[in-house]
Amino acid sequence: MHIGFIDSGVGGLSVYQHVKLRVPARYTYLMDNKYLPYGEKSESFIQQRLLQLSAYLIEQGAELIVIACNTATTQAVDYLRQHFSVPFVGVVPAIKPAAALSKGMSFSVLATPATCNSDYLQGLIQQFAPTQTVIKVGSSELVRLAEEKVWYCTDVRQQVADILTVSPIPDSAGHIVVLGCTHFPFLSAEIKATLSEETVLLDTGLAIGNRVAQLVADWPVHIERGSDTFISTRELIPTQVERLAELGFDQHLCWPMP
Ligand code: DGN
Repeated sequence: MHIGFIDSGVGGLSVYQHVKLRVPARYTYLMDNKYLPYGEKSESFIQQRLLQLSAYLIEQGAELIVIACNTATTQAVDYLRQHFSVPFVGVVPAIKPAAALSKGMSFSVLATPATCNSDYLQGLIQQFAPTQTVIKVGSSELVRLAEEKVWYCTDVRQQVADILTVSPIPDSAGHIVVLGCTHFPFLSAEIKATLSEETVLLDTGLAIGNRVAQLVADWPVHIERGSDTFISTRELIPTQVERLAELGFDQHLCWPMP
């Protein structure tokens, strides 16, 4: 079995790690770093780009694709499902569990500006938390800091604190913060250090791992573990290539798309 992942950066690795623990398969992670960050692109751009990336992964043999990016999922997953027959698993902010856990109180969503402004997110809030106050905080800068931390192990505590100190996220004990961007689980410790220690951070990695495992459980195919490939759409620098082995990849290719 061959499972493809797409994100504009390293954020999707927070989901890949969960899926890989649950499902033995061959993985290809396609990182569209040429267009990082997606959080500031238009819906039509993201749809066309994801169409191109998905077609490429399918050509490479991917039988299931995880859109490991909330921004791309909220803008393009329905569109992709209309164009291809392979199953797509999208990642969207955990509004339903947040609504249930917060028991009618307010909660926050930390995501990219595009996800915060999307109709998709608004629809989820209307469906699952229609009477609750939902505080939306959009930040592309946090995406950049997560990239810094994952690639270069940079200490980003101070920068994360500077961003969140001016945000409207309440720092009351037990407040729920939905991590609505796959980059942000990599900043969990820094985010927690800035807000109250009792803040509850909710991300979707575990749920996506379970979802993929459930989907493939019924597949009448022999499941075999294979080597994992990391493809970038722009050249990586040598330090990044070295880091790939630690992140779980056996090989790296650069696929310079237009
Ligand atoms: N990781 C992406 C997400 O979950 O929205 C954001 C990446 C980006 O390009 N902004």
